[in-house]
Formats: sequence, C-alpha cells, structure tokens
Amino acid sequence: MPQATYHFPRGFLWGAATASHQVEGSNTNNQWWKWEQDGHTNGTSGLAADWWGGRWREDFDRAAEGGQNAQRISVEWSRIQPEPDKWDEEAIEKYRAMLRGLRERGMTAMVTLHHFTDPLWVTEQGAWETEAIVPLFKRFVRKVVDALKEYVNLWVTINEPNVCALSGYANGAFPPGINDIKQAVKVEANMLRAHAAAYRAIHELQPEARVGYALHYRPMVPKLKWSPLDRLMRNIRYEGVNMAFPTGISTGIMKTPVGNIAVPEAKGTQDYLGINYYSVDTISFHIGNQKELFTYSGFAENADFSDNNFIANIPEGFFDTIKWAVRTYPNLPIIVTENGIECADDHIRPRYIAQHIHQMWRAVNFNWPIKGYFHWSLVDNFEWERGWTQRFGLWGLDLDTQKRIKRPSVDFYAEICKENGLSSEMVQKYCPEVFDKIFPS
Ligand code: IFM
Repeated sequence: MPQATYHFPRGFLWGAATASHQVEGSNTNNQWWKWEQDGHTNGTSGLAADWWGGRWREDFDRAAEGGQNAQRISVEWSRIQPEPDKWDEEAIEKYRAMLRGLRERGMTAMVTLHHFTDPLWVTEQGAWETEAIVPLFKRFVRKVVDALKEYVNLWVTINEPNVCALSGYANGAFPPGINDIKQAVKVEANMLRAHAAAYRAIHELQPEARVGYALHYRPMVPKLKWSPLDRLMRNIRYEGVNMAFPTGISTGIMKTPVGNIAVPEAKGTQDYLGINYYSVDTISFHIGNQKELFTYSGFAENADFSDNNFIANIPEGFFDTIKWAVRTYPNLPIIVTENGIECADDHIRPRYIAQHIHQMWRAVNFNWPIKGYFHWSLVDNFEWERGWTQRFGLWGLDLDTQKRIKRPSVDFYAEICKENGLSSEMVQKYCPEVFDKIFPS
C-alpha cells in the first residue's frame, strides 16, 4: 500500500468559516430574523451557536486545538449600526474581543462585511434594489474597518453576491422572496457597485489590506451532452449564476443572460479571489421554471450524496473551479473561502474533505497561487431557509443544551492542519473507502 503525504506550501492558511447570523444567535434586527418569524424557514435561528452570548471563546479554543491557523467570521451590520444614525460601540467592542481572541490563539482573521443579512432599516429603504445602498454600505464598511483594522487585513466585502441576489430575487428562497430575474440582476449590479466602493474605502484606510469577495462558483454540465437544448440551458444558467461579478471585475461590464450592465468602477477591484465550492450541477431544460430562465438544476444520478441530497460529492469539480479561477485571473491569489458538506452522522464528510483537499493539492502542484482553505463550517449553524435540517459543522451542535458534539472529522481536519498536508495514514484511518482514489498503487 503506498505511503505518502501531500504537503502544502509553508504559510498555507487552514481555517473554518462561519457567518454572524448563522452562529451568533438573537440577531433580531435584520431581515432574515423577520423572514424566519414570518414562517419562511425550516425553524428559526434562535440562539444558534450562541456566539453573541460568549460561546465563540470555546469554539475558538476548539479551532486552535484543532491546529487551525486561521478563521473566517463575519460582522453583523444590524448590530453595529442598528439605526441609520446610531453606532453600537459595545457591539463593535465585542467583535474586537473576538478578533483579539483569534490573535491570542495564533489564528489569522478573515472578516466578511456582508453575509446575506441587512439591518431592518436598510431593508425598509429598499436594501440592494437601488444604488442608494452604495453610500450606506460604504459608510458601514469605513466604520468597521477603522475599528477592526488593528486585528484584520484580510477582508471579504460581500459573501456570495450571486446567491444573495438570485435567491432573493429570482428563485425567491431568500428574503424578499421575489421571482424576477431582471430585478435580481439589478440587485447584483448594486452589490458590485458597493463592493467596488468598499474595496476603495478599505484601501484608503488600510493600504496593506487584502480585499476580495467570496464567489459561490458552480461548475455545470448539460444533463444530456448530445442535446443542444440542454447545452444551451447549461450555458445560460452558467453565465447567470457564475459570471456577473467575474466579468464585472475583469472588464467593468457585468455580463448576464438578460443583459449587460456597465459598472466601470468595479474593474480590477480584487486582491485575491475567494471561492466557495460545494458541487457540480447538471442542467436541463424545464418548461415550468420561467423564474430561472427555463433551466433546471439537478445532480448526476447515482452521485455520492449528502444527507438531504443537497450536495453531490464531486471533487473533480473543485479542481476545475480552481483551474477556471487561474485561467480567468492569472497570478491572482486564490483563497478557498468555503468548502464543506451537510452530514449529521459524519459518514460522508471525511471522504469529502480528503477528496477535496487532494484536488486542491493537485492544483497547488501546478504552482497555482492558492493561499488558504476555510472549511464550512466550524460548528453546526443555521442554514438559512433550510434551518437546522442541514448540519455542516466539523463540530455538531445540540440546540437544546448548546453542547458541542465531536464528529470524527474534527480529528481528521486537525491532523491535516497540523501536518500542513494530507497523508496516506490519515486517509486510511478516516476514510479508507477512498484510499485507492487518492493514493493509487
Ligand atoms: O451556509 C452557507 C453559507 O452561508 C454560504 N455558502 C453556502 C453555505 C452552505 O449552505
């Protein structure tokens, strides 16, 4: 049996990712809380993992003991600016304490400034539907960066602007639950404008900062490769889901299947590309799905599925994603800002982790500039419209007691972080079923 270790470059960031609303609990002043109370989600966020109550300390301890040298968190706009002309200095101080906590534990902080949630007052003003959001977001960003820059120089302006805009305004799963693709595109254009403004504001305040955004990138294949219709649907959906921000940042013109929008100020506004990769979609034509331009997204039959069939384990798609990123932005650093799978009993997570890290290692061996990997997620968290039905944590969470449940993946990921690599012994120990795929004889 082959024995080897696939090592990563020195200084590689190994972390986990979280977002404020998904772990803090009691975020009562944003549009998601209201959406939950109005019955649109599978359960409510409630106390979540109670980070606002102080349990971030124990989770950061776990992360540090697990060998992580980095952690991605987000800050909650509705806490920091609860009203248009009110800043909550206590909330800011809590985030400073969290970031100090990361530093004390030897972890590099990556901070996201917008991860799906808006303060209610922002929602009342139309949120991302008009360009009025740009100065509002910029003001918030300036306040946060000024207050936190002592501890952070790795910033994510906006998490998954494509998911946020399309889920809120095309398929309607996120608030405000609208089905209008043209409006979704306008919202995404305003996100791009706000990203560009934030990029410049951060650099004004902190010239050495590294600023990017996190793109949820979905590789796609036509269901029937020989079918011109499925191929067309694949191309339409691929462009609609993946390409708005990348084209906007490359050229200053955001390209979408329903028209192009000029955002010249966005050109070149990224110091790295943040990639969130989960799976590969199989696309076909669906006459009933007008709201998604008659496309239908499923998965390959007989795939290796997560608990709720929400994710198919397709590690080659991760390599293809990184390759796409390198081809699109040669020499731009890449950070994997999210990658993970929902699985309560951890039967699939170890092999998902092993196979994805193996693909990332293949990419690193082409000297592609991949600088870090953040697993989604450190601890079970509130999964938006899907609530608590999906468990993405390395650590499980018992919602009734707030007890953390140690899954086998905790030790596996810890060994990877500590070794700065993936060894044959680890794969043999945690997921022998994929040994031959990762270490062929
Ligand atoms: O939980 C989400 C996260 O908020 C954004 N990216 C995908 C994750 C898993 O669904």
